[in-house]
Amino acid sequence: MSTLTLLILVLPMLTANLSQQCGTPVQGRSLITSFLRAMLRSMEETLPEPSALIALQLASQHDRAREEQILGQLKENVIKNGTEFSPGAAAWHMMALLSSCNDPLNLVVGDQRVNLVALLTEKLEMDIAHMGSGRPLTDFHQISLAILALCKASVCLPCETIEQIFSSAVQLSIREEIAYPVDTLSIAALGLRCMSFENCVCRTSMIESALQSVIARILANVHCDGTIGDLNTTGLAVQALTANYDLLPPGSWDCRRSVGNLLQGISNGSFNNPRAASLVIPSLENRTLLDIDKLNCSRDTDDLPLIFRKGLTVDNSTPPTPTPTLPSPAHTSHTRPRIFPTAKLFTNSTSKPTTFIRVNYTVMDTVFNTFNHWLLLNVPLGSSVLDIMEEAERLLPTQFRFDHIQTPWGPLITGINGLTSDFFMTQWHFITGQNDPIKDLEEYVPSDGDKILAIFTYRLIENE
Ligand code: B12
Repeated sequence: MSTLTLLILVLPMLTANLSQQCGTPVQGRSLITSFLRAMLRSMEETLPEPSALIALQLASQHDRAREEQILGQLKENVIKNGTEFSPGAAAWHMMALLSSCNDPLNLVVGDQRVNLVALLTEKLEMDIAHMGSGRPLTDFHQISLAILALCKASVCLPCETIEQIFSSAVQLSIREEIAYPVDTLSIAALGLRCMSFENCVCRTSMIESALQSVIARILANVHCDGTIGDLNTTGLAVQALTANYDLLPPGSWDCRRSVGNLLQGISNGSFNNPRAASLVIPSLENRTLLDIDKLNCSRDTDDLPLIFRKGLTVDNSTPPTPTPTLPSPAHTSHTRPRIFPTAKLFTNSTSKPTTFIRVNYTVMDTVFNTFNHWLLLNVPLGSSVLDIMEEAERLLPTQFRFDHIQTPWGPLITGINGLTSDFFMTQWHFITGQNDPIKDLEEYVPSDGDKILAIFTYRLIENE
């Protein structure tokens, strides 16, 4: 073969590869190093997140001792609580094991043994069996996570089952006029990619068109600044689009712009919990969840350890966020691991007098129409929605008492005024007076005269 022919054949392959090279530019490396360290530190006192271990394994720098420790904690959790896991939680744990070069078929801790593949398959089967009623038992986010995890363990579900799942998802979205959120589409795109081009070979026309349609929906959410959906959904979406790069219409997406946006988000102190961070890190490392079974763990270099001095953990690098640490009221019952210190604007007693603002807090039931209560509250400037809810509960517990469960994203409100959501058909949904969804009850800080509404509604998938 002549050199020219060789070049003609090889050049498109080289440029195709180059165009897929995204990840973080060299100048951004120190930011990621600090971010990885901050994430490790934030997990010191809580049960670690499986997705966080995956992110650490996919990263190019490692603290092998900590990763090993986290793996041990996750394995124990599977042994103790695995049967109670949701399909999504079982899937994240399975992917964490795969990313750590462990076999999910045979998870052993001491004299106890679990087959996580069998456990997840059983949970997924229950979910699928329920689809006959029009809806799965959980939701398409969790089902997509389960498909991806099983596929990465090379457990290939029958192609007809995958077709059935995606046609049910389409029918549900048409029937209930819902649009799936970008996070769910991204996991679906990774799952379908794996099922058709990676560990399994379901390349039927229906599965190919399902993948194309999921990609088109993600692309429809790309904004000019590179955000895909919103900042919280961009990390996963970058993974989904990078993994399917060959299927994107030319020029339809600028990966570098999206990655730049994620780096900016880190500098601004976004992605403030290990789960949020873990969805972003692989994109910055030019990796995706599809790489979890391609790692060679024993070859990882130990180049990320936190530095220990006299029992204290200190970081030898500049923290990635300029956020100042100000005194904050402790939410002892609602705290979650945080990567960055939270900036709260509360003034303490020795400084200036506290400025108060007036906020209207409304709770209403739009499902059974049983109540619509509101309260005007004077709260210190800088109070979060959660602070306001606590104050309302203190003043008028008969109407504003609320319950929550702790989740990787923080406290999820399960009930207000005795009305509990089942999470599948109904939910407590939070919006501002301008009808904007509130993304984070601990972070969102209303201004004077603002209105906060907690609405009991049928589940709004597009607002998740
Ligand atoms: C499904 C889903 C929901 C479902 C959860 C119920 C269920 N049965 O699964 C419902 C519809 C109830 C829901 C509600 C809300 N959600 Co939602 N949800 C998701 C989604 C798409 C998948 C979660 C999941 O199943 N993960 C897999 C399982 C295995 O992991 P998990 O950690 O066990 O999942 C639990 C938590 O994610 C938790 N959860 C879900 N949403 C939220 C939101 C908040 C603020 C908290 C603390 C917890 C939480 O519920 C899950 C099941 O227990 C995620 C996207 C993502 N990337 O995770 C968004 C996501 C977590 N939700 C989000 C938001 C904003 C909300 C709402 C605040 C919207 C609103 N304005 O009202 C409300 C919560 C209000 C409240 N009651 O406190 C944001 C959180 C952003 C942040 N805080 O930084 C996310 C990341 C979407 C996004 N990209 O913006 N959600």
